[in-house]
Amino acid sequence: MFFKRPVMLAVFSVTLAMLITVAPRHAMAAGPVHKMHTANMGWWKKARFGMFIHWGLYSVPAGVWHGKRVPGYGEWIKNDGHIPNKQYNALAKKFDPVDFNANQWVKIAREAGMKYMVITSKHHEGFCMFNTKATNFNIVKDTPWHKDPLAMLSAACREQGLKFCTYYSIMDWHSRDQLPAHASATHPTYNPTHFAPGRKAAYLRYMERQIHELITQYHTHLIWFDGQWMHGWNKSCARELYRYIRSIDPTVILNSRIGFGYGDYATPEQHIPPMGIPGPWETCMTINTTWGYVSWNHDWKSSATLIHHLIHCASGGGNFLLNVGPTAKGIIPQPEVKRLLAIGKWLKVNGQAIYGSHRTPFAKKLPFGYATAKPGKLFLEVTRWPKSRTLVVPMRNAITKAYLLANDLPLQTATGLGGQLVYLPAAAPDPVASVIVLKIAGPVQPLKQ
Ligand code: FHN
Repeated sequence: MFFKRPVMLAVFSVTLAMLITVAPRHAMAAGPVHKMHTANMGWWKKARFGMFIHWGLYSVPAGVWHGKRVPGYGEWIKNDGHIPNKQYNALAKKFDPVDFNANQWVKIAREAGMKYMVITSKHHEGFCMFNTKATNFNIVKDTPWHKDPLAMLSAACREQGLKFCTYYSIMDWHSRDQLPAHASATHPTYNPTHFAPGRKAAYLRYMERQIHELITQYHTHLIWFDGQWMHGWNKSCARELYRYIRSIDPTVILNSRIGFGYGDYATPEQHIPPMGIPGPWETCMTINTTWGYVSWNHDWKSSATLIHHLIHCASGGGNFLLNVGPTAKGIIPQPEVKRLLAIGKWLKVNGQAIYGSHRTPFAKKLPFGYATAKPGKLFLEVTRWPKSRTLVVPMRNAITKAYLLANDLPLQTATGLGGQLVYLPAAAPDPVASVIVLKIAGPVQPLKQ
């Protein structure tokens, strides 16, 4: 199956172990197979919030080719703008990110309250953002800058306490081992590629060399695969790659897009499953409507929307991987920084309700917002402060203590018809989302909603 425009569907199998996600123009992203699970998921499950970074040659044209806007995702410009290899490769000579500052990027992520960072080591374009020995088509050898941003980010993450992780595209529009969907000297279409005759094994070796580098030299804690919808990527490729990675480091976390049921967690894209999904999962999302930088895309989501998305993910037991698309000079655009800092400000007050929390115990969405849980505590993230100044919490448990997380203000409670009642002050401490903490004995016993 092959989609022209971004579409997302989630389908559950009978066993609930398999999540199938249909993402932009590719076949499927299969869910995790837990029996093969050896990854160190502890930190990841607690983290809840990470930074996705799409940075590559595509940040040079920034959505414009020969003076015309190319609609769609910035990182797809080679395919969507039908740019021949030679012209695209020449972008490397113009890629000079003199303003890049690894410590600054990590500081922004840290101040946003993010606990990990996933950066494109190689997107579909095939350009490598690290000092790989497997190809010269990389940022150190092929640009006037000659520096290794992944090495600097890995070190900065270690220093500032974030987990450094890398994205890796299986589909490669530059590799000679893969052929474009429609070859043309002047108007090629790359997606989806297929293996050049007899070149599958060579490409697998190429990937293994690079992944070995990412694990042993860059200490990636997680590999975020993508592009597995290229023709010819099959179960035996996925199994071979999976086993190879586990043989080097069994603790590295892998997303499900290695394909065919391998991997540790599911990856809904640009949407949040309303009540979460079984097993570990992470929604990735753009702040505007492109992953890679596009100079003319100003379709920004508000800080309030992004905070609600983060809470929504946590309430469904999932992580939120929020994307930034830095410029070719190495700057994270100001509108993105502004929104990230607003989320960080909210998390400083309310982080207790998000980090290390568990999914909502309730089967349906609550009318006033969301819920997350920890042993002995239920957190209510109120996004719609009720005019009645009363929350009805559909559970049997008696509340031993209730208070506002922002200011410790104690709240009165009572047992009512639909469950436990919590009486609120007239004004919400935070118009975006205010957290109420309920202390309870034992696990939540939900009532029928
Ligand atoms: O095609 C890519 C896209 O450019 C971007 O990298 C996203 C991020 O999840 N993944 C792919 C589409 O599923």
